[in-house]
Amino acid sequence: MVTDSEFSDYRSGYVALVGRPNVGKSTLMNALLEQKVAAVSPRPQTTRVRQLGILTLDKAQIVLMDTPGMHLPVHKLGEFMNQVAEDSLKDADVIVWLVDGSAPPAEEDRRIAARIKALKFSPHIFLTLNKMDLVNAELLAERTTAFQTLLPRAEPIAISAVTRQNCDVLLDKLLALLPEGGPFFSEDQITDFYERDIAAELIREAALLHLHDEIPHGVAVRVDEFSERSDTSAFIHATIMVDRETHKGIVIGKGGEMLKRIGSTARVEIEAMSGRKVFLELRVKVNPNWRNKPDALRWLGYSRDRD
Ligand SMILES: Nc1nc2c(ncn2[C@@H]2O[C@H](COP(=O)(O)OP(=O)(O)O)[C@@H](O)[C@H]2O)c(=O)[nH]1
Ligand SMILES: [Mg+2]
Repeated sequence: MVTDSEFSDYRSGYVALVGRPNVGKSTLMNALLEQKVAAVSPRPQTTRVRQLGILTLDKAQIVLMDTPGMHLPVHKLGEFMNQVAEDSLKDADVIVWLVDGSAPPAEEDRRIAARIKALKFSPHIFLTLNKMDLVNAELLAERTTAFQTLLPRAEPIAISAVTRQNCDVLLDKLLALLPEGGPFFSEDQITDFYERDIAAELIREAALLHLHDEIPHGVAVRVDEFSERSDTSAFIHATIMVDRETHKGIVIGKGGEMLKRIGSTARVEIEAMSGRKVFLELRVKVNPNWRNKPDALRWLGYSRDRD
């Protein structure tokens, strides 16, 4: 039974990871969890829905909210993604505003700073300059000043989500700011995504990795069947959706070569995530302009009532 005294010196809370696309939000979440739960790719707008990463320590539970990058939307999907990020800001006990410290502030950074400023509540905000591994100290100091002018009350910290430099320092600071209270989730839960959701994200991540420029944003993945064959193996049947007939041919490739490559990269990642042998079957389906179709968005789980 849970008693008050059991959690008397326990801290727990929600931390929103927000920022423009591609600054490293999902990489940071995976780094803090020391486990890969979120899709990461060199392409912007990889993350489409909010995903929780739950880190349970001895005397604290920190619930990270990985969000889609805020950007200028051109589709209903984009509008949904921005809304998801906004909602997360409102739920946060602490905000980690992530920026790319290896580049000067962009228009999207300015807009996000303005959104954070406009919040009715004002939680602690970290101006987190990521990718410090790519710049020298002098340039980093310059960048810090440039970003600070956008949101002066944010506390600056430089990190690298890839090399994990300073990630522990950030984590300690986050822990110190969490409100007192018991855990929200059981200690063995690390994300609110089911294995099949993560599998779909890993397949999409593999597709983004192998496909060339214009196609990735029009790609979505749905797992149609995820059946456990035994404790040590699973069968996955998934559909890759594209929004143009010509893209279908590209995703399949000559003699099915591209689809095979996507499948084998995804399979390795899913096996590492789930700890079992995976049989993966992929098919490709065309649904023109799906990013503007509410039905298709719901079918894919891009809907605010998905919880
Ligand atoms: N050099 C470097 N690259 C990073 C760092 N963090 C993330 N990246 C890369 O930036 C790209 C975007 O990362 P991702 O986590 O998907 O960004 P998100 O869109 O903000 O979630 C990926 O190619 C990452 O490997 C970092 O600290 N240093
Ligand atoms: Mg992401």
